[in-house]
Amino acid sequence: MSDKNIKLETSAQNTWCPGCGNFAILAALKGVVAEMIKKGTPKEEIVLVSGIGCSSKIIDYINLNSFSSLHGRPVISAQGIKMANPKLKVIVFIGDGGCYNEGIAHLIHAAKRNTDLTVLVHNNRNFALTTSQFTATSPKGFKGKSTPQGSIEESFNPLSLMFSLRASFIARGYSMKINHLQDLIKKGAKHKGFSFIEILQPCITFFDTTDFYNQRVYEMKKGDLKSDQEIIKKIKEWDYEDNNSKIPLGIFYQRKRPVYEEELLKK
Ligand SMILES: Cc1ncc(C[n+]2csc(CCOP(=O)(O)OP(=O)(O)O)c2C)c(N)n1
Ligand code: SF4
Repeated sequence: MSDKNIKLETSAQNTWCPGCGNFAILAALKGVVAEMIKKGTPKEEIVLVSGIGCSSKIIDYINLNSFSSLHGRPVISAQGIKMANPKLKVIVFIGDGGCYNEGIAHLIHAAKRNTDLTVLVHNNRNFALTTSQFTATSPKGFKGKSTPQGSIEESFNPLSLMFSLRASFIARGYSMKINHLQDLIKKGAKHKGFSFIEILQPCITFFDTTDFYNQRVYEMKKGDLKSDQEIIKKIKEWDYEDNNSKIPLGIFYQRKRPVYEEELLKK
């Protein structure tokens, strides 16, 4: 099948702000999906799951089977879908608020279980759809609607959390590096087991981090990280409150582990 025959557009009106990082994530996703379909994955076996948020609108803009869950609940909803029909390729889209605030318990357990999901976190470091409140990854001092004088909480490093749970694929991309991001999504979707891809996604309207990231991000060399110590050091190179360090992008960790649904079916 040629790319021309793969119709992924929908008629939904796009309501993202012009310049939003979500456009690049959508473009990267379309590239990955078109290639998957071209290489033989039946279109109807790809399922997208989202929640509520600017990020979650992505499922309206791509013509695939999808499920829209409650805010913070896409990871657990996706697990249910995957357990009911393990042959489906299930991809989750979630904002940092939904993922690291409301839904963090689901993220932890899905990573620990190694459910075969690909989770894309659109991390714009604020609750954007509700016009900007601080989230668990907003920097300390973040001024939003709920913290007009600046947030007093420090943010945390989600990749450290994922590594402590031995999430079987851990990566970080950046929406302004679209080819690199597309490659990460492709590899994450191919990975059998839980793949976690954090995407640095500037929110042009409420928290424009574009210059901040442009000055700091760099792509890691492939296969650079061997030992746990090297991986931890690289994950902690940028610890979210640190404005002085560089920000590595790429795959930090990948390994094979028994997949939850398969183990369950053996019982
Ligand atoms: C349990 C629950 N809490 C709060 C809300 C209100 N709410 C809807 S969207 C949203 C913000 C979404 O932020 P995020 O998940 O970071 O995604 P973004 O819009 O930034 O992509 C909030 C707080 C809700 N719908 N449900
Ligand atoms: S509010 Fe921010 S995240 Fe939402 S569409 Fe606008 S720029 Fe994008």
